[in-house]
Amino acid sequence: SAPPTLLLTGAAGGMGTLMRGLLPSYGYALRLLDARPVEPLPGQDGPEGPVFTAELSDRDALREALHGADAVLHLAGISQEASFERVLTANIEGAYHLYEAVRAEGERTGGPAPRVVFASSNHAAGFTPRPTGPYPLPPEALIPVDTPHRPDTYYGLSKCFGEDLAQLYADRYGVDTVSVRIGSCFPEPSDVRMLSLWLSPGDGARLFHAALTAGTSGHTVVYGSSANTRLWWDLGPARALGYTPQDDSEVFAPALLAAHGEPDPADPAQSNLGGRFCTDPPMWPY
Ligand code: 15L
Repeated sequence: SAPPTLLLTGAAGGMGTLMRGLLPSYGYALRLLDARPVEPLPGQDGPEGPVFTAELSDRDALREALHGADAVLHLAGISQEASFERVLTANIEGAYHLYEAVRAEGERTGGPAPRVVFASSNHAAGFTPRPTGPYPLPPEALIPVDTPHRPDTYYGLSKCFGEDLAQLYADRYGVDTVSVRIGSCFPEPSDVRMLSLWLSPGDGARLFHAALTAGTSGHTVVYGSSANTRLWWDLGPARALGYTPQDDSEVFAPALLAAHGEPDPADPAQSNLGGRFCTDPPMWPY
């Protein structure tokens, strides 16, 4: 049978670029959407599939990109704190346009709407106090997936909105969707906090593939990280989707701890899940 068609939004961004390199080996036929040009990956002559250069507010382009698609990995949006207006357009309105187009595609086919995996973030709950070691923490000390939303920025607030939007479209229109609260997805962790939150790119692809293919219905929220020794949160819901992480940031711990020292629990930039997002980005006063 034909490979499942997966629309990747934000294909030119950091996560999109990593996933373009990794997801084709899972058998997906990718379609790439971004407002910016999608450049070929190093060593490649061209993109991994058809490219749609469009804003999410371009309804015709989004409809075309979703035509016949089986699933969407929604990575598009601003990936850090910005002015409320920018977050509103790119993340809040952008997610609305995406889910509306997904609903409409389901209506067009008369079958199930494409499944949506939404790239949420730890910053949806960034003001949650982080548990302290020794590591590994016992299961009861881990932050559960049903912890209340505690956004640390307008950016984090947009991820709370995206999760609620996913819930609305699941309840109201039967869109099957998974929100992955991603930790820190980079080739390597670069500070001590990331030792707890690191999602290796390989595990990121494993987790997205599990979320895209799990037999779940409705809206499911999971945390997204590797099987780090210093985990702060519960990976159980992600594992229940069929995700088996392969990586652990602990190999990077000696060098990072030698360079940066142990975190100071009295410093609000270090004592919460969201780290510096809780203190550093300006709140862009009205
Ligand atoms: C995020 O949500 C950001 O998109 C990413 O750039 C990192 O800052 C990450 O969180 C993090 O918390 O490390």
